[in-house]
Amino acid sequence: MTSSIECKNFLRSLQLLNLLIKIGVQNLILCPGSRSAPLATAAGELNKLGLVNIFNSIDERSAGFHSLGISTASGNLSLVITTSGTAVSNLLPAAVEADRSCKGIIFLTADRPLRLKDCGANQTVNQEDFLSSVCRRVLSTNLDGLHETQENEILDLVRITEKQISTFPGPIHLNIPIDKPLDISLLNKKNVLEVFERIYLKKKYVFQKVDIKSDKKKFLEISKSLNLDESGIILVGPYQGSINDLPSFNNSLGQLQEITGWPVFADPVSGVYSDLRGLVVNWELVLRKNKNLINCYQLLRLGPMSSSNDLEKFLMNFQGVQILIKEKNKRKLDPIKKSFEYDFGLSNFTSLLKEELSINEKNKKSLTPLALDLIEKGNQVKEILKENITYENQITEYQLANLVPKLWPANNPIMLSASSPIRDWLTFSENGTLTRNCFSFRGASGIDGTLSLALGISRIKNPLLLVTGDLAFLHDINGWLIENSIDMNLTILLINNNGGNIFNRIYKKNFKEDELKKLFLMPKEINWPKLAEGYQVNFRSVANFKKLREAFDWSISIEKSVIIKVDIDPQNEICEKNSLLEKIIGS
Ligand SMILES: Cc1ncc(C[n+]2csc(CCOP(=O)(O)OP(=O)(O)O)c2C)c(N)n1
Repeated sequence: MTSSIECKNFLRSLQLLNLLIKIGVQNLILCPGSRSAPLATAAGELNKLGLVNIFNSIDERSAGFHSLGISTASGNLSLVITTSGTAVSNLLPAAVEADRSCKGIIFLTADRPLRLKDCGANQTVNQEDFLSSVCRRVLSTNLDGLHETQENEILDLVRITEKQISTFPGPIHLNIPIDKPLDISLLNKKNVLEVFERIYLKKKYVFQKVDIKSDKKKFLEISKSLNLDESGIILVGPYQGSINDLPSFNNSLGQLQEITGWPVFADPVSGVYSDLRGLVVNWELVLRKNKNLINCYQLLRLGPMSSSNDLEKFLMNFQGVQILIKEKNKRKLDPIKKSFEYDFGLSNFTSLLKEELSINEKNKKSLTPLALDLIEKGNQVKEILKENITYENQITEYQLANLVPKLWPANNPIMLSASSPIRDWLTFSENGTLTRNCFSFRGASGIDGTLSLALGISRIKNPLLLVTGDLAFLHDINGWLIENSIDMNLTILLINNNGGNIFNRIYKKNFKEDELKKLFLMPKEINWPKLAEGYQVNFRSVANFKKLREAFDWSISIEKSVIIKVDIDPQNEICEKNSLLEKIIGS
């Protein structure tokens, strides 16, 4: 009864998805098509059994980013199912970001059987190659069709996937050739389901946890250059580990800070907890002002470098030792190539370090003189910012970066789009992101996928605030096509500076205005209220900080997707910011 192709397609689809659920998939984004019908049908049945959530999306590109948002915010694998052809190519942007930010995501794509490849068959392309440059693995079931794949082959494929994700997380592409018939009769479906539930659903499968062996020799080699009696600085870049490991990451960071007494510079998306001793507020501005006065000979860098020109210059000129510790990321992460890189994570590094220390050395140290000095300097900058940034001022982008973390409740998560928001927050947010989870694109720093990623994060962690520029938002407007997107508890702070204002900051001096607009800024005449109305998303435009506070209260109370637009005058922004920076750097 279950031996026909249609029955086998369905049974193997159920088995494959069931095993992927067992290794952690809880959410699945479905991008419908014909070839993927057996996978979709199986997903639907597993959803009815309460084993997985399903959300659909017509746009595979958005689906990829949405899934990535879910993985990032949950720390679990997520899954996208697509049909064959260009659908697969649309997954590349999200795969690139997942690769660089080391997030586990599975792309399950239906394909034609081998006999139909390379001979002009409809919607048949070399899709198995499309994601190979960024995926950790590209695997396939039997090339003649899923119905020819054996149960143990499916199990092997899932075991390889699990092993890969637990050692070096990232995107995995599973390409699934499926032969016709793609549909299944109701009777056959019922029969196959009965077999699946009776034999396979409750079956125990063993997935061996992979123990990552750290390299003690490498640790000793690297750590011998450290001198804990001398001063140093701990720099924490964007966090790339799993959100589930954040507590142990922070615990180790706290221990490291205690045994060194060193000051800490934390990126807005570092995941560092706000109560960490030694945190230097406004560290980027402190660096800018005091770059040649910071006297120390060792740096501990955690994760990739923050996107700060001042930090980059500081690191380039730094004469002492730099040790870079990475979280399950095996690739090189130091563009200035001056550090020793350690692959096995902060928790491992800290515990090996503690093994090497005497009891006395393990005691809590007072903050070093350098730490006290930098903290004081940071507080001086804070005073200047406080005098100059007030709720009565006209809204500017840098003031938003400073005040929004105080207006948006301290425990509620935030996502920052790439481009100006992440940079402004690095400079002006005064560690205001560290009281909560804060997310961004810190893998490949694209402006694509912004809305879809935020919607994915908000499925898991909300109420979420997305702070985005107008172009990054428009780039991914198809995010609204994801199932029930308008019902997400997502507040979008849309910073409308009419185009890519970041380029104004960089190129304004050397271009005429119209040239700058055509070549870089791309201003758009968008009717924002109508755009919101078209997608039936709640919308408000606000003109001052008082109204912004009210709008936040309103959006939190309605628990739905909301766009709050603020209009920025780019000319005023540049003038005001420059005069403030002069007060800080020149003071
Ligand atoms: C996918 C992608 N395309 C292009 C870029 C280059 N880029 C960086 S910033 C930017 C403009 C962003 O404009 P907006 O989102 O409005 O931010 P803001 O003006 O506030 O900087 C562009 C096109 C990019 N980073 N990613």
